[in-house]
Amino acid sequence: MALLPIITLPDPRLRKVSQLVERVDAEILQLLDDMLETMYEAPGVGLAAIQVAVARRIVVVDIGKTEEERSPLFLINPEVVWASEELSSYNEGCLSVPDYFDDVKRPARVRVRHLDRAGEMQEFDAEGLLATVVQHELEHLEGGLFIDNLSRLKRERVVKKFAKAARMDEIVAQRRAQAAPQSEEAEA
Ligand code: GNR
Ligand code: NI
Repeated sequence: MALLPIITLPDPRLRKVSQLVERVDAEILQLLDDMLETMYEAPGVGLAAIQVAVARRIVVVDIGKTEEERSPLFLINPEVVWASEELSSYNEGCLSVPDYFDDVKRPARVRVRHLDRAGEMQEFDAEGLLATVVQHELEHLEGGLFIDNLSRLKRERVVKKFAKAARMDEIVAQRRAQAAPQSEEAEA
């Protein structure tokens, strides 16, 4: 098991469309385990592979509130095969858009089809927080983010704030490198 680094805005890899998994092999099972550990540690209730910079259609979800209530879902190639007309609103957050929360309306209930760890096709119905999280994760697989559902004004405000923070981090990193060069090459 290993903790994987979670990528955040404005990392352009978050906009990639993830590729179908053709075979559930040992590498995929290892990735699922590492993603679950990474999600619990974050902590979060869902994680898509693209958030750890792997563009494969793989998701882990666990909406259990305590360690005793843990019941992880491992979703490979997940799809929504039915969605209710009724919508429900949820105050969403995202590990790749840290410290920003806003309300998003999505279908209140969905039926999800996916492959399990044995490579078998499964289906389940979801409502409430689970329905929201699964749809939030499927959006990641298309290169989407929950902020894409907000007004353009709100979305652009969030994107600009993260772009500016990244520029500031870059300046600080450059100053540090200048003040304390790691090697002769770094200085040159
Ligand atoms: O941890 C998470 N919480 C959350 C809350 C409301 C709606 C969606 C989510 S998913 C998020 C983790 C994450 O970023 N998954 O992609
Ligand atoms: Ni997310």
